Amino acid sequence: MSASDRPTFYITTAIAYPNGAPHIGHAYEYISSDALARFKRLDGFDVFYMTGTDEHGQKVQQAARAAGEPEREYASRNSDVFERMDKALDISYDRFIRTTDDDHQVASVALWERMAANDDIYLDTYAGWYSVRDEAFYTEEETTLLEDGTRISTETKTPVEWTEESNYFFRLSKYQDKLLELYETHPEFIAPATRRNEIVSYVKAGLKDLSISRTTFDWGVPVPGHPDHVMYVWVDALTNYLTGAGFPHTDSEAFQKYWPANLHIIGKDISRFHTVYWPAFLMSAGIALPERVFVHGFLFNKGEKMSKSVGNVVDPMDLVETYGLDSLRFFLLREISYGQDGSYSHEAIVGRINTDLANEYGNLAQRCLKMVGRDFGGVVPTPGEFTEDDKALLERANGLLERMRAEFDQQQIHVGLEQLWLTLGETNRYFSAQAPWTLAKAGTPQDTAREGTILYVTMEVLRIVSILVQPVIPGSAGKILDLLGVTDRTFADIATPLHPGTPLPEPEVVFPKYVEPK
Ligand code: ME8
Repeated sequence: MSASDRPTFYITTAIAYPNGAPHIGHAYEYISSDALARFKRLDGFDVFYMTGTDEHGQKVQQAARAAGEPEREYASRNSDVFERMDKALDISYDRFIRTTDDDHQVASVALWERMAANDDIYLDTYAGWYSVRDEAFYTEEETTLLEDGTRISTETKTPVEWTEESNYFFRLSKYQDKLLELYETHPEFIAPATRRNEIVSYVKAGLKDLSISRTTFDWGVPVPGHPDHVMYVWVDALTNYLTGAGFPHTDSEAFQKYWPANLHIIGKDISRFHTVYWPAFLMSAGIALPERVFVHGFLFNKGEKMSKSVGNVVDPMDLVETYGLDSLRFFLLREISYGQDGSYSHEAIVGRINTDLANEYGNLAQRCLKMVGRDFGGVVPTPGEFTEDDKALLERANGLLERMRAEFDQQQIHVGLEQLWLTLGETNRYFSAQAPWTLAKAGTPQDTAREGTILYVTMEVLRIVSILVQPVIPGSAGKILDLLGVTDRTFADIATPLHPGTPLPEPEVVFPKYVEPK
């Protein structure tokens, strides 16, 4: 298939505020979306996967001031840290966007102008509560006055301040019915379903028009024709998804190919922005809506919320250093049900490394390949006739692609991985029951032939599982495929079995057990 015939898939992450270093919650979002992007690429899609940073707004401005640096330099320096972390985490992004990029200014202005042309923007006075930490407006009812006199957002517990200024407003209220119709006719637009239900109730309760410009600070995209206003940071931030697809050049190849986006991956604190404001902006501007917003949960350290004051904020790079990149990637995607909150702890990570990776996967490969080296001269053995047990196992392995596809299309990454490990479990039981080492000892030609068949079947399962697990642990799955002599590694290649006689490298341990340092 030539590149132009391939189906396209445009997937994005949220763009992080570079007001500090990335934390494990950010790493989780990138690793999970990376697995989804890699899966689609291996499955033959022309994927465009974008991540980046959200450099404007009061939150970043305040952080820059506190650091005594100009906003642009401060944001850029911290964005570099995010980009470096992405590289270290093997995040296969096609673009790392920064909202200070030139093409993004152009796209933001164009979106604004389209909404204005549709008569959805007007000037009025805003008086209400604003949380800089959330970069969000709250009504009085959404806030709580604490005993010490500070007022906070009831939901997010962040401090709010009274804001009164002349702002441009977006006619969000006009879109209430259209949004409800969207959720009704496209139930897949918001996932998981619990998130969808929350949003439906929120919109049903009534939408107020949204303030979309600020005059009291200037770190943002200037409003076209009114440079005394900068756009509300969320207007410019959400537009990044369009910028990535080449907007406002709607005739461009990129836009034609990749818009509308197939999947926005975001965390649960920003679902309202993505499933209420964002589709309303796009409806107003006459632009097609993204297909789906998948909301992942929050990550907690041993069940506790990470916070600088509690002192339990973990640098993702420290976890990579301690456990290894693929162990961390595997742990996060296998242990946590994608879409729900999850917790991590040293014990849980070590459990996954030693049981799932070292025992069930690595050790099986190691035992099997050692016997191939010793008894078959280090080449893929020629299988004899398959028994019922062999056939059942091979059939199961050959059915995995379809299962995985179904799960990954619903972003059920953990369920897909569970399927692979159930098959590995079955293969370990098969290997023990067939006991090829006893045949090696007996050593008659029939015994050796049967031993070769068992090893071949085991290698076939390892080949298929390793091809399918590449999106999650690309480096180590690649090493196992090297050891199996497999060079064709796309999902389409699953249908082509191992070729007997293929020479194999010397086996080596790919997943060592985690040993506590003395
Ligand atoms: O919200 N666990 O940026 P951000 C899991 N700039 N995910 C978490 C998390 C945690 N503990 N904490 C945060 C913003 N996240 C905006 C986005 S998009 C147009 C603009 C997730 O740096 C969070 O839910 O605060 C979001 O998806 C992402 O990290 C960036 O958060």
